[in-house]
Amino acid sequence: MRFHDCMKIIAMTGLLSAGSPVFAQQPDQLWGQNAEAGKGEKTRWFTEAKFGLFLHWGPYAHFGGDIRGKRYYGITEWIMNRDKTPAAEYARLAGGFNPVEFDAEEWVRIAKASGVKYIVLTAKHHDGFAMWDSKVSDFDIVDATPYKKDPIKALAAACKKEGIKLGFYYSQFQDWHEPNGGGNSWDFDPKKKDYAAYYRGKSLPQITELLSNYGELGIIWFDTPGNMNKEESAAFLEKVHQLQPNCLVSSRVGNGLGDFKDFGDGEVPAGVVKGAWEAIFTHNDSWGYSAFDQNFKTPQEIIRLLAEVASKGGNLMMNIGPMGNGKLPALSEKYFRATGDWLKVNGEAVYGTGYSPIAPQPWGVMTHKPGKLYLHVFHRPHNGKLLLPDFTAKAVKASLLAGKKPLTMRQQGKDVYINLPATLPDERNTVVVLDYSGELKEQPQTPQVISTQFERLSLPAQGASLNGNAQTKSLTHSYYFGDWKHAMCIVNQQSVADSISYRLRFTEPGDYKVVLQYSADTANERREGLLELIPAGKAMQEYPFQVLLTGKHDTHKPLLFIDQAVAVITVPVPGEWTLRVRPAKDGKELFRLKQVLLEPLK
Ligand code: JFZ
Repeated sequence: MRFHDCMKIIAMTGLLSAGSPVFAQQPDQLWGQNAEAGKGEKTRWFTEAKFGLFLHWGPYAHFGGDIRGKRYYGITEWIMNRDKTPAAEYARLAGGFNPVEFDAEEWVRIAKASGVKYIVLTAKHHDGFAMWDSKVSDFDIVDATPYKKDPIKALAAACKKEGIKLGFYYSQFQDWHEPNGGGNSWDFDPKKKDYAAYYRGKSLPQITELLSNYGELGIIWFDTPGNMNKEESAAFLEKVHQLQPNCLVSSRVGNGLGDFKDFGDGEVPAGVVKGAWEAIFTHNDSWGYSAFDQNFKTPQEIIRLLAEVASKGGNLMMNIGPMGNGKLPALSEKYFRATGDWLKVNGEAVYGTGYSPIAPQPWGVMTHKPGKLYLHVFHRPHNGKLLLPDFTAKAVKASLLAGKKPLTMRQQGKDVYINLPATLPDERNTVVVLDYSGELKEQPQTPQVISTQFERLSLPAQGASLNGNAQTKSLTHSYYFGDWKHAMCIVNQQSVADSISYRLRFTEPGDYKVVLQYSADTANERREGLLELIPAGKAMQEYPFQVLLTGKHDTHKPLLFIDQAVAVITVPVPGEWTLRVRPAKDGKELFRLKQVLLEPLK
C-alpha cells in the first residue's frame, strides 16, 4: 500500500482539522464531558495533568532508521512499510532487538523529573510486534527476541510506585505481520483480507491481555482505525469499559468515539477548544528512535508549546523514541529534565489550569484558574510595560510566579499595565500571576494590540475576519516521511469580495513595515492583490502587490513561504485601524497567506 493510501487510512481517523479564529467554534462534540461521567469526572485527572510522555519503542528502535542496508529518513517506526520488508524477514531481523540496558525505574524517574503526569507506551505498533508477553501471538518481545523479559510488566510496576498514570498505544487496525491485518499489501493481497477475523483473533484478545494483566491503566491510545465501521470501533471501546471502566480511550479509536480528542500529529488547534483534548508531538522528527535525526526541540520550544496548548485548553503529549538498547537518547533526557525544572517552579501555571479567556498577545499567552490569570511572557516589551487588554475583572495583585516578587501595575478600564523587571528572570517563559476579583469574561476577537515595543508582531491567519469565500485551512506538509507539519493559512481568495481583515489597535505612534508571509504556486503567481490600511475615520491607504512563486503545496514535501514587504505605514497617533488584504481583481486564488507581520521601524 502506497503511503498516500496509508494517509487515506489515517485521514479516516475522523480527526477534525484545527478550529478557526481565536475562540474556535465548538468541535462537533464536547469531548470528555460525557453525561454518564457527570461533567467530565472521568477525564478530570487527564485535563488537569496537561503534560504526558509518549514512548514509541519496538524493533524499529533497534534498526534506528537503517534496515537491509538502506537508510530511511523520516519516522522510523514505519521502516517495515517503507522498505516493504517481507513479514518473515522483518520478524527475523526483529530477533536482534535486545534492550539489555532497559531500566523501567530509570525511565519513570526521568519522566517524573520531566514533569509529565502520564506515560503512553506503544504496546503494539503497526509492525504487529507485541512489547509484552502475549499469549495471543508469539511475535512478541519474550518469544521472538533474546531479551525474553516483559518490559511492560516492569514499567507498570515502576509507574504504580511513582504515581504516574500508565497508558498503552495500540494499533487496532494496521498490523503488517498479519495476513488479515491492515496495511501490508506487499505480502498479503488486500482483497483477501478478513479484518473482522483479525479483530477477533488478535487485536481484541491482545487489548484484553493489556487491560487484564498490568494493573490500573489510564489510557488505551488507539491509532488509525482504517476502514473500521462504528460498530467495530464501539467493540473496542466496550472492551475497555468492560475491563477498566475508568480507563480513557483516545479519539483515534475512530468513528467519532472516545473520551478525549487527539489532533493530527504535530498539530495544535487554531484557537481554544473546550473539553478534553491532546496535541501530540515528536521530540525530534521521528516517533521511533532514529540514529541520525538530531532535530530535537529545545527546552524553550517544549515549554512554550506546553504553554500554548494549555492556553487553548488542551494537553501536550510529547514523544521520546527510546533506543534499541533500552536507554533514552541523551538529548531527550537532558531537554525533558530541563522542562521539568521549569515546571518545578512554574507548574502552578500549567497543571490544573483552563484555557485563557483572553486571546494571545504579542508578549505571549495565558492560562487560567478561578481568581488567577497566568501570563506566560515569552517576549518582554522593550519599555517593560506589559499591556493586558480586554480584562473585564478587577486586577488585585500582580507578581512573578517564581519567587512571588510583587510587580507594580495599574488598571485603566479593561487595560491592565504591569511593570516587568529590567530583565525577564526566565527568557524562555516568565510567568506573571495576576490575581483578580469579579468576573473575567471570555473576550471574542477584539482589536489586536500593535506596539513598537516588540521586534515583530504577527497577525495569524486564524485571527482574521473572513469575507466572501475566503477560508482558513490547515495545510499539512512534511519534510521527510510522516514528519507532519501544519500551517494554518487563508485560502480561496479569488474575487475582490474574498477579503480578510484585522482590527488593529496601535498603542503608540511609529512607522511599521507590513510584510505578507505566504505560499504560492504557479496558479497564484503574478496575481495582483491589495493591502488596504484604514485608520478609523480616515481615508483608506492602498498598497498593491504582485504574488511571487514559492512552490506547489504537496503534503509529502516542505511547504515554502516567502516574506514579502508590501508597505511602510506611518501611524501618527495611537488609535484603531483596519488592515485588509484582497485580490485586486477577480481571478484565480490569490495565495495561501500564513500571517501578516508588522515590524516597527527604528
Ligand atoms: C500514526 C502512526 O502511523 C505513527 O507511526 C505514529 O504512531 C503516530 C503517533 O500515529 O500516525 C498518524 C496517525 C494519524 C494522523 C497522522 C499520523 N492524522 O490523523 O493526521
